[in-house]
Amino acid sequence: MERTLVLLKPDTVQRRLVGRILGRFEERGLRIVALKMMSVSRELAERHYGEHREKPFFGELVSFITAGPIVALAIEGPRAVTTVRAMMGKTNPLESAPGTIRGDFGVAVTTNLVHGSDSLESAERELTLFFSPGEILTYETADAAWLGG
Ligand code: 3AN
Repeated sequence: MERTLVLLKPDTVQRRLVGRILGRFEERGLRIVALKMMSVSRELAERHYGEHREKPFFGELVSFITAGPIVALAIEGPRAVTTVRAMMGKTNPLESAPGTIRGDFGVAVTTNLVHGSDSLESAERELTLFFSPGEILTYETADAAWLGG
C-alpha cells in the first residue's frame, strides 16, 4: 500500500471543482487518509517546488500556488503514486488524454488543477511538508475486501 500527496490547486478551489475532483479519487477506490484546506506560504511553496528553483517558470509556479486556498490530501492505495499520476494526466493539460483530470478540466500548464507526487521518495518528502504525522489517519474501509489490492 502506497501513500501520496495530492494538492487541489487554487484554480480547482476557485473554479469550484473540489468535489468533482476529490470524487474521482474516491470512486477509483483510493482512500483519503488526510484532508485539509489551507493557504500555502511562500516558504512552503519554495520548499515544495525546490527541484524547479532554476526553471524559468519557478516564480510563476510559486505565485500561483500561493494565490488562494488549496486542498491538501494524503491518499492511500495500491500503487497510489502512479495511479494518481495516471488519473491526473500529463503536466500540460493540452497533452493530457480525455478522461484524465487535466484532460477533462484544463487548458493551461500553470493552472493545471492538481499536483501528485512523482515518486515514493517525493511522496514521503512532500507529505512531511504538508502534514504533521498526527494528521494522517490509519483506518480500514468496509469495502476493502471488495476493492482488492
Ligand atoms: P507535474 O505537476 O505534472 O508533476 P512537474 O513536477 O514537472 O509537473 O512541474 C511542476 C509544476 O510546474 C507543474 N504542475 C506546472 O504547474 C509547472 N510547470 C511544469 N512545466 C512547466 C512549463 N513548461 N511552463 C510553466 N509551468 C510549468
